Amino acid sequence: MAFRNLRDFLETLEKDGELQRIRQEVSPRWEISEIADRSVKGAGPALLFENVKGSEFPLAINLFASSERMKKAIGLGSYEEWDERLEFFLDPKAPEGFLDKLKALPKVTELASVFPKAVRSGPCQEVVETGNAVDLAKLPVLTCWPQDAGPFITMPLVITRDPLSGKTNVGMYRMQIFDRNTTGMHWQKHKDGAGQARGYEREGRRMEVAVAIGCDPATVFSAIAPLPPGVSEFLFAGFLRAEGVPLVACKTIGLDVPAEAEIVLEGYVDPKERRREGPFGDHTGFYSLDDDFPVFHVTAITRRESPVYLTTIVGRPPMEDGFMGAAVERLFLPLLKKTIPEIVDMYLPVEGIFHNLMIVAIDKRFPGHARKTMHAIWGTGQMMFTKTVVVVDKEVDVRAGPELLWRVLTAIDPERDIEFVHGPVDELDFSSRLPCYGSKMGIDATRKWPGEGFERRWPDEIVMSPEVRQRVDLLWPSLGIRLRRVT
Ligand SMILES: Cc1cc2nc3c(=O)[nH]c(=O)nc-3n(C[C@H](O)[C@H](O)[C@H](O)COP(=O)(O)O)c2cc1C
Ligand SMILES: [Mn+2]
Repeated sequence: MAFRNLRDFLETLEKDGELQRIRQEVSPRWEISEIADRSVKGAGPALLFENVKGSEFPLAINLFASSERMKKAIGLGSYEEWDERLEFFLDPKAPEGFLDKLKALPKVTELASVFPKAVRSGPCQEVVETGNAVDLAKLPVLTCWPQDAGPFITMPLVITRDPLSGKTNVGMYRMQIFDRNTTGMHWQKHKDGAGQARGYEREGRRMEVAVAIGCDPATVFSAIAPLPPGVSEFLFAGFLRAEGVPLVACKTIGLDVPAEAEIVLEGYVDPKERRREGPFGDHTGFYSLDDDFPVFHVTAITRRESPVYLTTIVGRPPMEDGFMGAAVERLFLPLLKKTIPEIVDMYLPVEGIFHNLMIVAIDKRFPGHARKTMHAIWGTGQMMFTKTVVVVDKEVDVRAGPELLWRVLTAIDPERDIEFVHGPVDELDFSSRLPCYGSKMGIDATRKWPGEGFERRWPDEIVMSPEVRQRVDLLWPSLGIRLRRVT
């Protein structure tokens, strides 16, 4: 069963012993950040701050900050369940007999029910504030780190509509609070929200924007999913939930928002307006420096009677967003395999902050295959940002850490095996020669073939014979050797 809304999820987490209520008064300026940081790094629970200084609303954080909670959030017991569900749609087989047809039926019915559902009213509009009643200072928005330019809304679902196609996009883009009714809008130039904004700029029109804060967890998650432009995040959320997201029309603008949201901001972005945004302690573990970004004018706030403010902090990894990224990586793997079929497995270590390092294992079939894989990755959606792609043979465990390092380093002749390319890089990369433009590196750590000019012999890896291992297994207890580490 899908979670209906944020409070439904909080209730489940509490029942499962995965939520800690904090009753002491703490400040949204740095203090909550420090508590949440220690908690996520110590594999702690989700946190619900009931007494945030200066606000009457409680604040929830770290809800997605463990792989178990993350799976729960998207309604999965295991990722194998997901693979099976996807397989039905990615590789549909015509049902052969009556029984097969009967078995396929629920899946087809389920698919019909995952589209967003228009509803006439929703709890996100229990209270409607417009004009002078709009005051963002009432929300318990965090100032996360010492050099941050101010408070930032960090987990918003930014909802916009493309001026030409009319398609709705949902993206998570942070928003710096400037004053009671304006914020920054940090959609980076490669993101769908920014793409739609360019459409409005060309037409010289105001862009309506709605921001939902605190929705059911699958819908929150869908805002970070790297879907191709034009593919609906709400539909993706519905598919995850196996139940369409109920949407209600905004009160003052022509957009629809999740009816069960805690808080909704309605307003607009003016095509030419820009304002300094940042610095902001970012998920790179460094501050993103100040820069000019669009401005969001909030013309109405609609909310529940007593809303829960959902947020997160980013910073030096591991952080909550790392767990969300890992889920993205795993959910999209079966889809990725359809377009880059040689990929057997892939891993983005959290220290690589998504765009700095991807390790892929491939089923190598022809000379130059590893390089083909790199270019396919650099040519696919947000993976274009991947600064370092390491390609290994399919037998290699991409998550093996030190063992992987050993295998990669023994397998490469650097001058021969490193591919440098130029192209778009992540806007948060502060080391590239230019903002958003720089170089990327692929390391071909597969075993080289004669067809790739490698004529030398490749030695076997050292492995003791099973017979000897068995004999020693029997002998071992009598030897009395005490090991401090079991391997
Ligand atoms: C906590 C968190 C904060 C994020 N903040 C931003 C941001 O400020 N700007 C941005 O462009 N992307 C940000 N992202 C990444 C986008 O949400 C992600 O790239 C998403 O796929 C964008 O949606 P889109 O493809 O519809 O543009 C953030 C992700 C997370 C998990
Ligand atoms: Mn999108």
